[in-house]
Amino acid sequence: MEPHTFLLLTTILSMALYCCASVEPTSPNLCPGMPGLSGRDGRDGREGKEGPPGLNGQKGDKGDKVIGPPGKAGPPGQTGQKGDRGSPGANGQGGKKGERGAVGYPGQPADVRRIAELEGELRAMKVSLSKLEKRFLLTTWKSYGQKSFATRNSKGTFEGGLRLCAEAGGQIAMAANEEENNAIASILKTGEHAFIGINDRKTEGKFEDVNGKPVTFTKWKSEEPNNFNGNEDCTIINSGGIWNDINCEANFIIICQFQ
Ligand code: FUC
Ligand code: CA
Repeated sequence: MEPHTFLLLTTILSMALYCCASVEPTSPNLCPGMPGLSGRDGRDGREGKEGPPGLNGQKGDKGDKVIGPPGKAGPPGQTGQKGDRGSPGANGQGGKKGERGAVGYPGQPADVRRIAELEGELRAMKVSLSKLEKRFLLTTWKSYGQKSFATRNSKGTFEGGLRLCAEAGGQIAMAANEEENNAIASILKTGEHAFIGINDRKTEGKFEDVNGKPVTFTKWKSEEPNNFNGNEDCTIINSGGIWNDINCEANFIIICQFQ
């Protein structure tokens, strides 16, 4: 460096030092200040991108042998040979037709066919026995001609009566003539009422029995049937044998008939 250049630089430097060391620097823009306090921490950065997939796991142990669910049923087999003739029904008069013989299966030994036949008979016997058991619960009986009327003296709705009588192998009582009407009425104590199977549930004003036959015999009280409140499609009988149409949901004594 030239001696005069060196002199120039030292002069500029000493001027700068002088000016910045003063209490009020003459040229503040040229003078560096004291270092400030550290700034506050910045906000958290955004979540990074999802990393690449990990390495494949190791091969698992061999699974246990498990029996799966049954497959779909196959197509139905061929119709079996005609079964043996059913045994005849009990007793001539009033007896029912004999039951059909069990259906045979070609190629099946006779004892297998016999078991199928006996199973059919057992099923039919269970149905009969259940009806007899229900009939046994009916304690009061009155007969007229071929018809018998019976009750357990309990009340129910009309539908309940239909069910109870059917379960016992009969029908809800229906009077087809004066004598049957008297027989039904004679079961009741004074002031009691029972449903009979006469109703106009299908067509208002057209009374029929539960088998759908229009009634030919009636014993309506005067001014009945009046379909009171527009809601009386069933019929009750009192102990004097007189009828009134009534709401089918009301509860009255249930009397059944057997013939
Ligand atoms: C008469 C009967 C009705 C009902 C009512 C309370 O009107 O016809 O069925 O029993 O009384
Ligand atoms: Ca009425």
